[in-house]
Amino acid sequence: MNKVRLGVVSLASAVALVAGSAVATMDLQKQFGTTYPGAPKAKCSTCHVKAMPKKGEADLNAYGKDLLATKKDGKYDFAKIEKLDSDKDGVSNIDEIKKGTNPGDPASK
Ligand SMILES: [Ca+2]
Repeated sequence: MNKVRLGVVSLASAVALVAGSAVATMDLQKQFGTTYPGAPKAKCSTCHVKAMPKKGEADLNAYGKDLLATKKDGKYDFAKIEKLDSDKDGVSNIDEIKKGTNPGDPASK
């Protein structure tokens, strides 16, 4: 009985973890929108390598990694990395965000 219950709890935790990370991403997209109300909306590919990442494909691009590094007490500090050029294409993150190009993709500037 205990083993079954432990298995169910583990499964529930795993589901919560996966759902939690997807929710965090959507939450971040919302935060991006409130931080940059005049800028084009963030896409999955703003922070992730894949345009539509599925489970296990959520690798972060250079901008996503820089943004993750600002995480403190569960919050992200967008302003902290605005002046950086995460993808090293010669255009600052904030300029790319305003233009709607991808701050994490050197092919987009
Ligand atoms: Ca750039």
